Amino acid sequence: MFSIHSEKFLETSIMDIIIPADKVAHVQIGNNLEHALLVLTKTGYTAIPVLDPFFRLHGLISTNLIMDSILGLERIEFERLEGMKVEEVMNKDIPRLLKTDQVMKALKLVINHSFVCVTDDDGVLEGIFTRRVILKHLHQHLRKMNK
Ligand code: 2BA
Repeated sequence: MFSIHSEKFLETSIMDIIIPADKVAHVQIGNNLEHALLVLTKTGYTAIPVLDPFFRLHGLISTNLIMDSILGLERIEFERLEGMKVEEVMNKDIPRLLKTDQVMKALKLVINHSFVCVTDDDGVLEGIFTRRVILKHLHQHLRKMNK
């Protein structure tokens, strides 16, 4: 085990290490599943946020949820993709962070979630907090401490 002697790491503002909303791939409420699958496939991400026209967060859509929703008894019914909307299958029960939350809270959430959306008080997406950014930040911090 190691201990982090400096308070600096825990004092980091989550806003300093999130991926900002304008760099986050997303789909909009009203988009069909065909479009969502296209965005997921093109970006390479397994899950992305679902937003409304005001950039408010409504849920997450993933390749897995989409495939599961078109799974027939004997085959995957791809022809249903066009007629189904993301809001019919997205996961609404998701963890969220507020931009004022502590990095410890964010760290705990990414144990079980590969990323967590950060919103303002009105639910507008500010960015996402990913496992990669927190590990990168921790790595930089430990390297500095060992110099
Ligand atoms: P996943 O898509 O399952 O990706 C798992 C990890 O694989 C990512 O971890 C990253 O290290 C790598 N990865 C996947 N696709 C990548 C790509 N197109 N470019 C670079 N690296 C890629 P994290 O970076 O910690 O991301 C965790 C999760 O956050 C991702 O899970 C994805 O669901 C979401 N995510 C990350 N960046 C995103 C972005 N710009 N827009 C939308 N969602 C994003």
